[in-house]
Amino acid sequence: MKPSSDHFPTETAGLPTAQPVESFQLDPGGHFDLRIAPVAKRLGNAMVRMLAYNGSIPGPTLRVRQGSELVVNVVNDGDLEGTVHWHGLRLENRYDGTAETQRPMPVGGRFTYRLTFRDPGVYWYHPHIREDYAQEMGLYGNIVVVPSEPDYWPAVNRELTVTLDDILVEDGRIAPFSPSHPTYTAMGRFGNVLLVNGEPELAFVARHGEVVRLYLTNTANTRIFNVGLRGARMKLVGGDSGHYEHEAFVDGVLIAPSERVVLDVLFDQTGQLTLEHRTPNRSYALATITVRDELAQPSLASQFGSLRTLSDMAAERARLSTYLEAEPEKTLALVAEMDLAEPQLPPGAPVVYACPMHPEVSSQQPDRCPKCGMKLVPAQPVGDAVPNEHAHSHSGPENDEPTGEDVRHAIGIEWEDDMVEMNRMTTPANMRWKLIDRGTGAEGMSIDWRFRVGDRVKIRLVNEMDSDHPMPHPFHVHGAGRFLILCRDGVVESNLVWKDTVLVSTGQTVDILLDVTNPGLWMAHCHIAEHHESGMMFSFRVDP
Ligand SMILES: [Cu+2]
Repeated sequence: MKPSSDHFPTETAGLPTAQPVESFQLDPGGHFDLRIAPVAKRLGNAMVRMLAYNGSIPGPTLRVRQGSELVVNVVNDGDLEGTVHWHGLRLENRYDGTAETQRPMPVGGRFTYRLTFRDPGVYWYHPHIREDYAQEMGLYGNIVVVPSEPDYWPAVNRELTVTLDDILVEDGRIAPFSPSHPTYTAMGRFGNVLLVNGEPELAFVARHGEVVRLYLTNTANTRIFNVGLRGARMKLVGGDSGHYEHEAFVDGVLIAPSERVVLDVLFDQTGQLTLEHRTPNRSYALATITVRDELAQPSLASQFGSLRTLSDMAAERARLSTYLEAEPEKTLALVAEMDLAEPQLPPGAPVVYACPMHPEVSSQQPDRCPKCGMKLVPAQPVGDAVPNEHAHSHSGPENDEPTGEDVRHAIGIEWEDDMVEMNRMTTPANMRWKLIDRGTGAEGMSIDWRFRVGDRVKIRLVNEMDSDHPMPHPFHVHGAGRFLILCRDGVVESNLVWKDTVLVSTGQTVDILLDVTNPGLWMAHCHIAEHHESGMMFSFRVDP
């Protein structure tokens, strides 16, 4: 059911207020009820209408045992037809929660999912139809799968799930969405308010010497988080699906949309600390942590100091050499096409080229923007007021085209949307994100890959610079299996972990090894919601 008006509902009167997130310990073979419905939620000074699972944002945290099953009965009382995708779970195809594997639940409809939890770690659930709207509105929640092996993870005093998100609030309202198509298609919708566990400000208390496990999940449409914490020690222990090959002390972790990171934190100093999101230009406070002068029991500080290598992942590394040497079986290009308005110029007039996303960047040559890598387009005749203080000049013909290496160094992550108005105008009609099979030339839904259960497939992901808008893409594969990152730009991955999403940086080539385990029709797509919704996806089949 599509809403008939030109906007989704925003009225908060009469809606229940969003409730605190609850955590549920679920027995094997149990049942759980999940209801999608609107809530009124306070974001700073604003009271806004959002969508929630069981009345809270994030939705309930489900704690289940590895190897167990759970039946989830979902009722959709939201704004549009929907599905629930169980992100990272290797389960039966018909419960994957896409419009390809089930009939979407209409508003007022329901669907029963049977979930299986093969792998320990942290997973999450979210919509798979108009994700750019429904997930942004608050539909996401975590699943923690408790390992069967008692020493799968290091010992901790406590565990916390933390979702990292952002939302765009303008004049006390959530910036409008179009019910008929996604907007902000170029860069994805960045928010201007960060939400940690659904809240603009989060605070928690820890004890001196306490070791706390943080299960971090990036639920943002497009923002990449770089998480750090001064005044405590952080140990990276896990990723998307389970533990790393080598536990490692870290200063910060990068988390792209839909990725998970498992961090153990030792609070070895008392006082007030800030969990931060750090960009090259500024830091954002994610949470305030007060470490009390009260000793944690049992004391795990000395155990925290040791770093383990995990034998199951070391065994995976031992099997990798043939795949590292082999040519990829499949090569997938990540490409953007943009319809760019080119102004009429007087005949013979010299032109200035400017970046459509960063108009302050201009050049006499059709170069690439050093900020985002986009091709500069003819802007206006020289002599008109083109702000050119950032213009880069070129002297010799050897400089006409920047080399891939130059561009790779010049452009990186888009930490912010510094062109909100331009980005807002982009839709699937004027901006097309594509996945192209470089072996056959097939694009998107015409890609016809077929694998068998038991296959190990080397796939090369190429984030092509020769694209109208090169930028990093978090590439996600549904539950056909899980994958290892073999290498990035030819550099062998030094620490293995099972993944379902990998960030492919601008201009980068990433080789992955997909371990195919589950039959069915499975999707793979960019997890920037607006990219996925405007064509950056395809499906592949796995035969039993
Ligand atoms: Cu993308």
